[in-house]
Amino acid sequence: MKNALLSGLFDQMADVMEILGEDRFRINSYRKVARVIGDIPTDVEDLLASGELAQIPGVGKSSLAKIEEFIKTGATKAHQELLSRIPPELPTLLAIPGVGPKGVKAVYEQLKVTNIAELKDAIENGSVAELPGFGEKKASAIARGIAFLEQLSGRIRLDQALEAAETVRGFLREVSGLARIQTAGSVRRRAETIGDVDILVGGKGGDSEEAGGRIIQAFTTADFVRDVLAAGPTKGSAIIQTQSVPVHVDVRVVPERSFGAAAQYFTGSKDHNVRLREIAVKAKLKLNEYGLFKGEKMIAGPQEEEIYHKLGLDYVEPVLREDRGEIKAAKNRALPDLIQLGDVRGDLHMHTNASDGASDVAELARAAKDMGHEYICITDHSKSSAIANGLSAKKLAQQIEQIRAINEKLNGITILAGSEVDILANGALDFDDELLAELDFVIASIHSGMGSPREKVTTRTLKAMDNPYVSCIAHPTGRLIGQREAMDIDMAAVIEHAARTHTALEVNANPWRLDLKDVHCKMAIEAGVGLFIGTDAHSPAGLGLMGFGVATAARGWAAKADVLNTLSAAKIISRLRHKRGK
Ligand code: DGT
Ligand code: CA
Ligand code: CA
Ligand code: ZN
Repeated sequence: MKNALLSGLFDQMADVMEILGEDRFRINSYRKVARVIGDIPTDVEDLLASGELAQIPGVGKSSLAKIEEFIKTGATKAHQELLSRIPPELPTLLAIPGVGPKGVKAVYEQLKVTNIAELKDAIENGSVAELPGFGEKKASAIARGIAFLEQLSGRIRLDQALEAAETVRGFLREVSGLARIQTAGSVRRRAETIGDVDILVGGKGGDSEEAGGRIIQAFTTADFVRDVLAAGPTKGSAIIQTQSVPVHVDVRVVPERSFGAAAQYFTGSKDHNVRLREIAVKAKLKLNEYGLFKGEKMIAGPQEEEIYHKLGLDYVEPVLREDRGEIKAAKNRALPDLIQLGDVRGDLHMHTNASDGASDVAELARAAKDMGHEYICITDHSKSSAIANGLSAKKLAQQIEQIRAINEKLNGITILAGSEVDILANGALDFDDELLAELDFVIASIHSGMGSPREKVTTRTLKAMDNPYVSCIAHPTGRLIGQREAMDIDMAAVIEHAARTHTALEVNANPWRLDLKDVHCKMAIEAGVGLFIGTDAHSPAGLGLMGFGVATAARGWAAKADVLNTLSAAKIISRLRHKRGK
């Protein structure tokens, strides 16, 4: 479907024309076409073929010709002609928070700035501040916008976004006095990285423009706000400061009667929404952020569930809204009964101060018990993980004894003995089988040579799974979000071999990792591979990360039965015995 491409094309033409100072009327008409096409659920190519595109309000003759040209040739002369009239990197300036086409026009015309590097220079030598309508304040806001852009390369981790969302939600709860505050967008879907945080506010007494303006005003002037990007009667955008990074947050005040429709619309994903709108159109209904309409009559709006139900669908949980088959499943009453945090009965991946953790066995056990866990497994690193202060065979043997003793003494939680054993370069394990046989649960993982070729890292992992004592492969790709690429590992082969050898795969809950990631969880489940969700905690606080792993597994369509640490400790042990051939 070329809709998104075409929408972007018209938007860019409008941007360039605005930078060049062309006719306002034509600019607006291009913007309108971009919006209309971006919102059509049906393939533009089909609409063009059937002649329906010409009927759509806002798409005039000349736009129609450009669309046709683009579909036929993959390019549009008018667009290329416009681009040829400006320096090639100039449009990248539009990505800076707070810089629009007018700003670009000013720095380009008056300062001959053509890219971000030159803009930085112009800010430093003071010439941006001297531009009419700019000033020191605006110049330094742009500098911070550039720093922000560079630092984040656009996206942040889910934990960072959730921290920002919590700050803003708490604030809005206080100042708005309104009942409904809903995080939307990719944060609500629990995506692994987040572009910006979207929050909706609404409820009784919040529908007037006055109330909206007051709430947005309060938000954009709050202590935690670093920069205001926009502030209107119903929407505010700001960069807020969290402990680790600046975060872009959009707040929208939405009408009470439309709250459910707005939650649906702004939760996205865009692709999911396009599919949903397709269904509405087929049923001769209209769906937008204000409600679901039959002619003029609103048939759903206040409650999100109603939107799905009135479209003949089961309610789709936000974590599934990625256009990965969820709409079809919702129609067929075949959505999975997703795993929830409360289903998890224990945590089988954590480190003590015997390797690189911060607490001892008893401290972790007590914290886990307070969280409601029935069991934990201690899995310190093995001897080859020198940087992680891995345990020698002798130390591990001692730790096993120590764990058995503490387990005897402590009531209300079972402590299992385990290890996170390195998979060596040749695929062998860092401890011999005799020692591994003493453990209840063995995690194997790669911590070195992650840049090796695909064949090598894949074979290493497959070979580790052949060991009867290896219960689970931890963080199978080794990625660290925003910091280290995933290994080039053949995940289909890993999953197939895991199924064959009855080896489980870990969903590492640490928000830096989320490894397996959602789509790999789905592949593993479809292949019948069991999943363990482990926090990889290095302190009692780390045990609290379980929810990130649960959300990731749920994004991979995991039901309770797909996740092994929803079972009792006894059931898990008896399953592991099966692989050990006992
Ligand atoms: P992000 O911020 O990049 O992590 O991802 P989202 O999904 O939060 O995207 P965002 O913040 O641009 O927009 C929030 C939601 O609003 C998005 O998931 C779906 C909806 N939305 C935004 N723009 C459009 C649009 O042009 N058409 C449709 N159908 N939905 C849109
Ligand atoms: Ca967003
Ligand atoms: Ca947004
Ligand atoms: Zn670990």
